[in-house]
Amino acid sequence: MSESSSIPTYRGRRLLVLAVLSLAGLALVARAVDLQVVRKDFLQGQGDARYSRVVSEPAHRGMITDRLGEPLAISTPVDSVWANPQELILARDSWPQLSRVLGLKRGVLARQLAAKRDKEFMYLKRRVAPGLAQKVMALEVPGVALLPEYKRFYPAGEVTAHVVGFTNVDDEGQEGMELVYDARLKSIAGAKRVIKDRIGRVVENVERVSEPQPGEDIVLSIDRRLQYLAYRELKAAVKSHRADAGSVVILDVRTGEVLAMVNQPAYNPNNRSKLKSSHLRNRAVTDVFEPGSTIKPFTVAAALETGRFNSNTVVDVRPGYLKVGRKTIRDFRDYGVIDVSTILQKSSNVGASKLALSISPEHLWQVFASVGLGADSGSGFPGEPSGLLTDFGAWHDIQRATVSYGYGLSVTAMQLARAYAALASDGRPLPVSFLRRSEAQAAELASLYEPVLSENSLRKVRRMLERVVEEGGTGTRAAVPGYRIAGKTGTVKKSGAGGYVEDSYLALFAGLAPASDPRLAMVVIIDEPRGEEYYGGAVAAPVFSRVMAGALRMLDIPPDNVNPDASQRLAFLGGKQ
Ligand code: 59J
Repeated sequence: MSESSSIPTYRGRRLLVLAVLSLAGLALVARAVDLQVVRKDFLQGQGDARYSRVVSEPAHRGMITDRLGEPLAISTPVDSVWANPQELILARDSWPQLSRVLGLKRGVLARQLAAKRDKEFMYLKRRVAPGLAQKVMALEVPGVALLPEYKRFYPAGEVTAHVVGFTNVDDEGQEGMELVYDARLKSIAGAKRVIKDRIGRVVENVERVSEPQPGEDIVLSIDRRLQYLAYRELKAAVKSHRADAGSVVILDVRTGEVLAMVNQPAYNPNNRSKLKSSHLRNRAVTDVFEPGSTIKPFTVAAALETGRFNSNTVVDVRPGYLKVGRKTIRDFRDYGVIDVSTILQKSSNVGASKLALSISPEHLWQVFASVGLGADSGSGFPGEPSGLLTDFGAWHDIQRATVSYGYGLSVTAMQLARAYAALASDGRPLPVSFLRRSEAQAAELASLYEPVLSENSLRKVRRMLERVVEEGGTGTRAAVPGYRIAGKTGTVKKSGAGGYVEDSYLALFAGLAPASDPRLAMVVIIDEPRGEEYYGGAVAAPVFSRVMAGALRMLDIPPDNVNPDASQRLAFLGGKQ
């Protein structure tokens, strides 16, 4: 009984199981229909909302520092706002808000989007302020995202503009050291696989595809303190003399390193929106000029080397002019019968010419060439001209004479500074360097040069150049209290298309300090001073004095003129009145 009655119970159970299974099957079918048919669009959207992508991971460009490690160019991380045009084009409702926040004109945005509608990437705004980046992301506009990048910043601004140069928006060097050492400074972006959400935000890092490689740091020879000082004094002088332009170069005579190089006019590399191309010019390296009287020490050195002249050899420069062929060489006034030392001290064109005419053209040329005149300074700057020193074979008497006092040849400020440095460093013109250089490296370089000038002649020339800065010399205003200065003034008529131009001058001063054992060579050029004063001794020498005084102090170079009655100090006080 119990058995027979149990049969239907089993059947019922079987039915129940069947029913449950069928229901489950039905539910699955329904679910499938729901997912694949009813909610298809929604789900597909969700699937697309998280996607994996390989994105580039920027690395920073190398830093440029001065010789003491002070930053002159650094890359700081910033965000750029970009969009996938294909997505943003569909989110038309968000355009007004987006363009308002980004500060873009609506029409411009629409036009840019239309132009890029086939692309998957476009910048909306590069290198934005952090606040703005957050505001944009808060809008949650589909297809708009941030891209980490780096922005170049120049802490010393216009003070180092011509040395350091700048990069373009793609971080490529355009000018100066940024251009010269671009390959070393350049970084290599890495790549990583990430998961991004619907609006392009990275929600997960998956894997590194390649490592980002930052660029190499570059240490310059520049001393930022000297650079600032030279900049300030040059700018003030160009302004007060209402000059067109100017340059200052300071070299370490032992190593050939450029410790400072400044030009006026300059520009702010951090804001180049109103940049004029004339301000871009690195005049100290790219502009050539006739060096005029600043070349006379090399003429005197050539004369001494013949053994036929000494500092006190007398030369008759009367009556203040000298006829050479059909031309007349003139002095500022008639200096009478003077010695070689006084030729430099008073800057006699006639005296220099007489020395030159009594030595062989080949020898004069050789001495000029041996100190690097008419040759590339080795600065490595793009666009450095080699200057001009024509071959002595083509020199007639008039060329022999005019070359001796600085006309008919042309140099850059950098080349002139290098030639003066050679007057101090055994007559060897080390190629100049904008990179820090050790004394050992410099010594190795020096061994490649055969000095043409003897130490004996060089010492005599330096001693004569001290007299230029002493009472009775043309350069008294270059004096630096506490130090002996060796230097030379120059006032050069500028030449134009039709010959030499009246009332258009370069005021120059080139010199060495401390004269007893020179460490620094410096050249100051003021281009077309328009005030009452225009002589090198009046316009350029005071700049030399102020910059050299500061440089010697900053570099802890001990004074070599401690006697308060020393002639240069008296000259300095006299020159100020
Ligand atoms: C000078 C020249 C031009 C080129 C002359 C400057 C010549 C010359 C043809 C007249 C001003 C001026 C090849 S002068 O530098 O002698 O620095 O303190 O430009 O002589 O022959 O009204 N410098 N300068 N000469 N040309 N050609 C002196 C001198 C120099 C001084 C002053 C006054 C010239 C002492 C220059 C200075 O040493």
